[in-house]
Amino acid sequence: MCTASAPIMNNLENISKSQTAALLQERCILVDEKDQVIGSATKLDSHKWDPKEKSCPLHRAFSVFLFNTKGELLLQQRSLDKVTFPGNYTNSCCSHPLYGGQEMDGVQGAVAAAMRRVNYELGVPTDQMKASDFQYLSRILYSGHVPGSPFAEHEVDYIFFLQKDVTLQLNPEEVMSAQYVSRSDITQYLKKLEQEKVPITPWFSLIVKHFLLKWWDNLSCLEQFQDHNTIHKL
Ligand code: DMA
Ligand code: MN
Repeated sequence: MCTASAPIMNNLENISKSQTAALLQERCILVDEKDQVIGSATKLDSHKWDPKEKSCPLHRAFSVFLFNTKGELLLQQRSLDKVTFPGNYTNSCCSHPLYGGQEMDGVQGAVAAAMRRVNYELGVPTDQMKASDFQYLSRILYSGHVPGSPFAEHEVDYIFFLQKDVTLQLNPEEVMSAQYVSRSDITQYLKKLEQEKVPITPWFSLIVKHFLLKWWDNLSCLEQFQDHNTIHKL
């Protein structure tokens, strides 16, 4: 269990009328620890913290790391309207493949979901990306919760790298700000956020700790790290 540091949180009352509330009716894919589909639940139910279980239902997600051709990584600060981890710094784009259609189809389904959300959150035009631009790397299984929050994360997260110069038009309901950070600056950048007590999402912290720098140093030869057999339980 990874616990985020700062107590920024939303509750059920202040999300009831927003577009966020409508999005929360989308259905996530519930999976077992081997990432086999076992059912579906609304996004809201998929993220409700159960204090007895100390968890929420395990579901499928994806994380995109978008690099420009200079090799800089786009980081985003999540909007304060997000139900989980509002205001946290995180990787370029994250969300959930949806239950019931093409997004259920393993890696290809997660890529379809990633393209949908990179367009929706970051405003990258759909004609600036294609499925083969997304390099699948691996899956992690993790959970995260901020003490006191009614929401949590518990996911099998498909990780994708994407290197391309794209046009950004941030969706303020999703993203407060975004900036590219270079490989040489990233360690200091994250250290500064930590010192300033700016929260970083648990999944991004775990991916930074276990994989990011090694993969970033090999942006042009990532195939060697692609692994669809292991689900890294972090
Ligand atoms: C969920 O991200 C995905 C991960 C890897 C935590 P999110 O909270 O941004 O999802 P959504 O876009 O569905 O709100
Ligand atoms: Mn989730």
